Amino acid sequence: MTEALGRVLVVVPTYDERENLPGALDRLRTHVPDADVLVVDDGSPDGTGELAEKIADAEVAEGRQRVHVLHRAGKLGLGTAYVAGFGWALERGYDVVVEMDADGSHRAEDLPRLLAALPDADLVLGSRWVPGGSVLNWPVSRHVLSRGANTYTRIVLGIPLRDATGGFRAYRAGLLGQLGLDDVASQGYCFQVDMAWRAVRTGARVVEVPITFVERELGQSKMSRAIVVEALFSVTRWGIAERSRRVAGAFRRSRG
Ligand SMILES: Nc1nc2c(ncn2[C@@H]2O[C@H](COP(=O)(O)OP(=O)(O)OP(=O)(O)O)[C@@H](O)[C@H]2O)c(=O)[nH]1
Ligand SMILES: [Mg+2]
Repeated sequence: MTEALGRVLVVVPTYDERENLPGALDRLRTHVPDADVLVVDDGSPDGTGELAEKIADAEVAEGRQRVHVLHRAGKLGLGTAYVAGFGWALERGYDVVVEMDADGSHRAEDLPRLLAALPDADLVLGSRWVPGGSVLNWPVSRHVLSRGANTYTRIVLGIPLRDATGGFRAYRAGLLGQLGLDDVASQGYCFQVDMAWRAVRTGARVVEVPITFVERELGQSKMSRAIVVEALFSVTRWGIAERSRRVAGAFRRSRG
């Protein structure tokens, strides 16, 4: 199936995911054997970057390197890790670029369904909040936060997406090239909303496919209050800017 889509690169950002990365890469190899993987590691103190390098070297020795590693000097944030990964993919002519966490939350077995939706879309969002989607092992507080953030985003930005904050998605490379990646400053959830919002504004076809999201079992979450606050402020700012644009447009039309 990935043959028809062209070359697929799965970008996996990592920070201290030593316990999770080998399993995530194994599952990708099983469920999407044709896809390449780029691990973007921010100098993880636990040695995740070196471990990824070892896995890549073993593949080179076997004669088929699927896993590649991009090392960055320190913890520079999820958003810039993805932007660096997207640039790497576009420079090398990949046709499809996937975002996926290393912590086991995004199941490789769901990825073929995301890719299967791409022939009729430019961006496919793995969605927890469409019928058929679900989350395993979250406390009520996380459900409330995610549902609340998505409802707020939908209303303030006026976009029909149920899960704009999720980070398991597949982009056509052609779309990524149109999103103006050079000025993306958002991190965390805000980065995901930013990219979805940019895609909608370029007129891209964005579709949601249900996924089962599994809360991490190993390692530490990098979610923080600062990430939530950044998303809240940015979405509010974008919403106000969009409303002002629409009002100004309506005013111009009424005078013209
Ligand atoms: N390269 C890089 N990766 C990061 C950074 N922050 C988080 N990550 C990775 O991004 C993915 C998502 O991070 P998580 O800590 O799981 O954050 P989350 O999924 O939003 O939050 P949880 O639901 O609590 O797990 C994981 O693979 C992390 O290792 C960063 O600054 N740099
Ligand atoms: Mg996570």
